Amino acid sequence: MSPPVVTLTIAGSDCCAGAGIQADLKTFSLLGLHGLTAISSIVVQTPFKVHSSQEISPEILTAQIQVLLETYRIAAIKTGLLGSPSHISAVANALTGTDIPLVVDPVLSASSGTEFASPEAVDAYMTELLPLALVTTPNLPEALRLLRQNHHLNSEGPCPTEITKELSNALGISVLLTGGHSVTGGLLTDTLYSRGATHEFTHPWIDLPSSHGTGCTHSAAIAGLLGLGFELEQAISMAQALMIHVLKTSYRWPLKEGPQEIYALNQLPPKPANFFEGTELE
Ligand code: PXL
Repeated sequence: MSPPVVTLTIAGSDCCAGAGIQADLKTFSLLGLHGLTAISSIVVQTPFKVHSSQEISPEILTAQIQVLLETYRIAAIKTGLLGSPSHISAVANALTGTDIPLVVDPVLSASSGTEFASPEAVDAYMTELLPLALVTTPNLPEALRLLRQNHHLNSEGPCPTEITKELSNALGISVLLTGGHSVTGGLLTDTLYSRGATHEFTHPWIDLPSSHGTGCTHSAAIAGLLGLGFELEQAISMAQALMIHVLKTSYRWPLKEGPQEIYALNQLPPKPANFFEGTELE
């Protein structure tokens, strides 16, 4: 067996393991990749609510990235939650000069509503980290915050093509605007602006009570597929197929107490390997 391709996620830890570093690692595993991690912060949360969080120092964040870059041949990198300008600068500094494909998921808030990023963090994204990326994957509120404007709101709502093009031109990188916030006729469209052209990726909207972890899983899948050598558009199409699988087969438990249910994306391998075949344990 040839050793797996190596990918790196730079992101926060989500203790309920649907989003963040945990989602990224599970997604890398689904794609048969060896995932490395540089942790930016520890988030105490459930899919319903962020309770608290603590940032790792920028020095330790940088040290994790540097030691991994010095040691491994990394095929692709993604970033997730980087809540402060000093984190964003630390990551930008550590990655400057590497030519590894970089996917930046500009995590500005949690799906449960908690804001993660200040206006200064938005500035640091725009001026320092995003220009280094191959592609960024904002949702609509994130793209509007990055552009610091909402004049794209016309009678039919925000215009994805204009927003994507404007952000792409401002940064000089490809932009994939994810469509979870604009669904029409049961269809969701992700809009890519890359090298002067718009591409749309449409699939049926799969309605779930919680979208916790979808952004992380999606951007990790794109990074992983770039690491495997696919071109950007192909990687995006394939990541969409992976998303449909994890959404359609998501599972739920009754909450430990109370009538609510708790949902999780299915980031498990399609079939668990039977390690015990032929052993006494079977
Ligand atoms: O889904 C955004 C996100 C990213 N990273 C971490 C998170 C969340 C949302 O909850 O906790 C660590």
